[in-house]
Amino acid sequence: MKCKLCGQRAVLRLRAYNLSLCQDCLRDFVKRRVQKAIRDFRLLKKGEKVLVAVSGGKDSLSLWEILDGLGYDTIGLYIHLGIEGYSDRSLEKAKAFAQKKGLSLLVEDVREHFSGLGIPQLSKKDMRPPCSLCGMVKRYLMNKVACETDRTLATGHNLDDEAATLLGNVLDWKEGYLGRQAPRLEARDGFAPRVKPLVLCTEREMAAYAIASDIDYILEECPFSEGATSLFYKDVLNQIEERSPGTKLRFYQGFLKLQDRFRIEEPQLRPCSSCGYQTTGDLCNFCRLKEKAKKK
Ligand code: Q46
Ligand code: ZN
Repeated sequence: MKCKLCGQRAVLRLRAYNLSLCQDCLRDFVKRRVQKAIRDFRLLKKGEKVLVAVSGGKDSLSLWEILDGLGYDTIGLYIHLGIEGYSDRSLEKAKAFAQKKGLSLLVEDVREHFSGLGIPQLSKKDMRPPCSLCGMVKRYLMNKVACETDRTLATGHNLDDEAATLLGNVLDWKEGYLGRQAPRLEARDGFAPRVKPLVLCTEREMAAYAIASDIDYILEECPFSEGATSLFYKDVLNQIEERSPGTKLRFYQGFLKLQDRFRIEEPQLRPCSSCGYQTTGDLCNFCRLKEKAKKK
């Protein structure tokens, strides 16, 4: 199989685009898809200061490399979740990447905020599934650091992630979530702007990009991801994609065109009485969890 663009040995066939690409052309292809997303969805202005949330995985590290290469002023943020073994190993990948590229990496350790408890212990204490706590804690800390550093937060959500989330939101007709599922969320009081520059790139393209770019990322999945509904939805979408290449992209892009129909009134927010970040009640979920963690 030869690269359709330059004739070298192809490493990846992209049926959705009827294209086979070699390593170099694949890297260019992914970079152009990121630039297209930035342009089409007005994600970032030239030279914008960005905080890239990195997990040590292929998507976030590749995103960081691409944004840095495109000339954005970037720093990375790694959130240590206190998951035995896995968190340390993924932090090492993020650190090694930053060092190799000469980029700065900030590290937030969940245990420092919750009396020494990591996500697994907090989940037991709060009797909630680890992923629902983890999502809330990560969103809070990412936003906090983005506000403190006055940067736009960029996350490595790819097309597969967004299409799976969309499928879940549609199956349950979660109007509020559908209204907010955008590639860019603007800043508002207490919230930093958030962007997802990889929304036009599939998981498979990102894995191939990371390998072609010699990015050493963590292959291991978080132990709590096993059996996640999002993985099931991804699998279903991949089966549809197999029969009808390009469906994932059409599903997501078609949704973005109709998205205005789902805009709903944002809930009334007020500052958390403890940390000052916006919340619906008196105390935000993060501070409430902090109080719980303090109790023996
Ligand atoms: S939510 Fe759940 Fe992930 Fe957090 S606990 Fe692991 S699987 S890392 S994206
Ligand atoms: Zn708070």
